[in-house]
Amino acid sequence: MPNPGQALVSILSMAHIPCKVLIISPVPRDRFFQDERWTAGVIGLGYVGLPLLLTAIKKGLGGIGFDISQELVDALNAGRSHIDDVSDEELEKALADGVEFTTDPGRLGEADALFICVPSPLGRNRQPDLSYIEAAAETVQRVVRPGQLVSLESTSYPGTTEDFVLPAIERAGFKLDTDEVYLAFSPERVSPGEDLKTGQIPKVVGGVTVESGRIAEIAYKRIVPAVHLVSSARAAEMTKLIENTYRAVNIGLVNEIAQLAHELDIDIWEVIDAAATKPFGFQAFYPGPGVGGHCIPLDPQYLSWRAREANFATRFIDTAEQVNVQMPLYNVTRISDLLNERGFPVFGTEVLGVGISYKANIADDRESASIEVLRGLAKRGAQVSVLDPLVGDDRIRSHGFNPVSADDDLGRFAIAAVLTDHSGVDYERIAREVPVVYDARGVYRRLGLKFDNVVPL
Ligand code: SAJ
Repeated sequence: MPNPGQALVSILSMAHIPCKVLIISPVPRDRFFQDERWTAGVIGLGYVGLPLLLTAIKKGLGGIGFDISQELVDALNAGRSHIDDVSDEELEKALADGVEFTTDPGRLGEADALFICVPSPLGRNRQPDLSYIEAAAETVQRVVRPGQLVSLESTSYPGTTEDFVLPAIERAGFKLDTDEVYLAFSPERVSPGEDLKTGQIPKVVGGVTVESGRIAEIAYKRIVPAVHLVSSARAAEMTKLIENTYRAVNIGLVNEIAQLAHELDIDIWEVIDAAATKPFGFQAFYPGPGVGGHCIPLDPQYLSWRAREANFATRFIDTAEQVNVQMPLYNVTRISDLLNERGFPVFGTEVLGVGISYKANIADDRESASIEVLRGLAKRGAQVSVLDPLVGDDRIRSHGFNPVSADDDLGRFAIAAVLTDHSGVDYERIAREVPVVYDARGVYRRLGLKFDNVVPL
């Protein structure tokens, strides 16, 4: 039950009556977030927000989850999770422990900390699309009150927290710190399929003011094992972008060198494994069908866009983008060449795609480069079927491909292309039953499976 002050403030803020009434909380905010059982409010219940909210509940805090989708909120309140990383059992437990899901933004007035976890995609011309963050900021404007911490988690370019969320708080009539309202940025670091989950990954946080940073650090320490405080929200925003840009650029580098190695008749997988024996100075990245998911292909574009605004050219980001975006076509060409060498036209030929999610061992096929490769072959007239134990048949059909199950006869395929290297696939049987296998992920080498008819990227 919110304290009377909080209830008054949410009623006033819902009625858009700016309440300058300062709730002199009996407990100083730092001590409050350190010691009290405060309530976390999460805006956006996707693969970032839901795990964060449930982690707060597991740590004994209160939790209110807000999302604009009534269907999603109803499913969550019924104990049905839509996130691979959150099981229905975990959700049931959190519901028993008091978590609430709502489409009523007013309920967020009861929360002591608001975590904004909405999407930050790219627009049609690959420019940043901040519409979700703007909508979340409007929600904050309607419910923000003294005593609250607001933290943006959605990946975006440096300056977003100050440019979009701070003005919303000021429009609600509050000043940071003096009105006991605090604002920070703390990047989400959720990696689907990764062993380490939200509650186990250190958090970076930076405040729009020094005091906001300090308060946010204290609050996050109640949820995650380690918090690294940086000097500003901009530094925290940049931290996230350098993390993902580092991956995009290194994946771009190895994708380019892989193409060169093929021209020079050198096995790039052997080379990477050899380089990885060096105990320092080299981190192995691997070539593949291209870069998928909602982060690595997108986030660097937020930085290069912001740089362009400052008349600054980000050559590494742009070059990596050019190489990575071309990788699906490069793989289509390699597969077509293999068919051609065996006298098969692409047109009308049965092709088996093995794995279409954007990376191994997850069912997530958003922005999947593997799908782009198969679309490229289908566009050239190939009959494309897909074997993917994690992505459902309906989803495979929704991409225009025929689903194949693990025990189907594979003899009709002229070629199999391993594009996403899920575990639990019988790669040996594929190599035995299909005349040629194109391995875009180096899985046969990794599994120690030697077949003459397997051709690596
Ligand atoms: N990929 C390669 N070669 C590699 C590594 C990855 O081709 O050597 C491809 C993958 O197949 C996939 C894409 O790149 O298609 C991205 O995969 P990923 O595992 O690199 O990244 P995500 O998008 O699943 O998660 C990343 C992670 N970022 C970092 O590790 C720095 C995760 O921690 C972030 O939280 C996530 O982005 C995010 O939400 O930003």
